[in-house]
Amino acid sequence: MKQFRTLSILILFLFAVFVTQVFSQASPQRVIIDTDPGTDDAMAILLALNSPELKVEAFTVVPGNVDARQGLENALKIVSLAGRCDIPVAAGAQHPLAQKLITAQWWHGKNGLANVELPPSKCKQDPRFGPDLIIQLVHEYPHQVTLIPVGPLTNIALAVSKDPSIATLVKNIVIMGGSIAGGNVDGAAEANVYNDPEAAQIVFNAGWMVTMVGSDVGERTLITRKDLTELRTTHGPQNDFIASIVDFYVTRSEKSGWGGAAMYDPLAVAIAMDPTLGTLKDMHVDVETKGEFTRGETVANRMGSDENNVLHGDHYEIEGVTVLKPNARVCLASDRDRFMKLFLSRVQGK
Ligand SMILES: [Ca+2]
Repeated sequence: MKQFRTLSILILFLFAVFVTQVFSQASPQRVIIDTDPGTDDAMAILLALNSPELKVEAFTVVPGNVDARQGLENALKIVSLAGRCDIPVAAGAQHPLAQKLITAQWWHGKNGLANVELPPSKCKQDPRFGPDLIIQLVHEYPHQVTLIPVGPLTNIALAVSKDPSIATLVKNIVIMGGSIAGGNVDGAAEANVYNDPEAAQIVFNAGWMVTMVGSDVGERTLITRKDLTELRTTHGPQNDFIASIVDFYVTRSEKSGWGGAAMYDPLAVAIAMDPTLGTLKDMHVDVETKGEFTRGETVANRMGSDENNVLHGDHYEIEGVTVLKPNARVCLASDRDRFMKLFLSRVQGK
């Protein structure tokens, strides 16, 4: 009997050691990056591919900064540069849901990649349609996949409209898009949401909690000439490519009066990896699709409620408030220095 007890304790002890081991070696987070590359997209992609915390299951391409054909070519070249042809790169939508495409070569260079000519891609396009690939992977790995859309939300809207169940089957969705403090296209709208407001409205109201890393925070997370100098102390194909695009992007931003270039897309990838790099607050966000001056604005309710106005004769009276369910974790601020240290450390010498 005593022997049996000793044996049981030993087995329990070994089991406890095994469980501790399994949980201490946390497996990397599965992510799908939906992208419109794009200079800051290129940085985001290479940050993800050089971060052991992430396992990129697929890249899906959406038109935005450049058209769908150019975006696919750019994505394939960037993934090839990183030597990762094992990861599927799929084309998606060819245009926004309900408006004409607006491209941004003015910010990103004629080819979308700061006019840097990368070597031809060794990777081949995955034949699947991007939104279908997203649906497939989310079902293959239920509650494990984090979506990171860093372009207009067209592909994500198509995926979640076709299969609404993915809203409960993803682990997380972290978008670069929107703003709660003015736009970067005009006074109200951020470019990714402005480029497909109908898609963004679908995505914000699909039933998941969208982590929103907006342009207002990206613009307080600048990569500067000092960071570029640091990046130029090391070399490698990815390192040198990033240095070239940062040079172009910082120069372009300086001409518009900025002290550096906004790290929009890489910050979204970093916050997906480590949410403590951002300050997040739950809010209800809707997308304005009609306003004369505000089409594409992300309208964030910071109070968590709307007033109830009830008609009394010739006027309305406020009769309490309706509490709104949050649908977004809105990023209010970033830890810029810790983020930049992380970004540089991951790509330097690569
Ligand atoms: Ca982008």
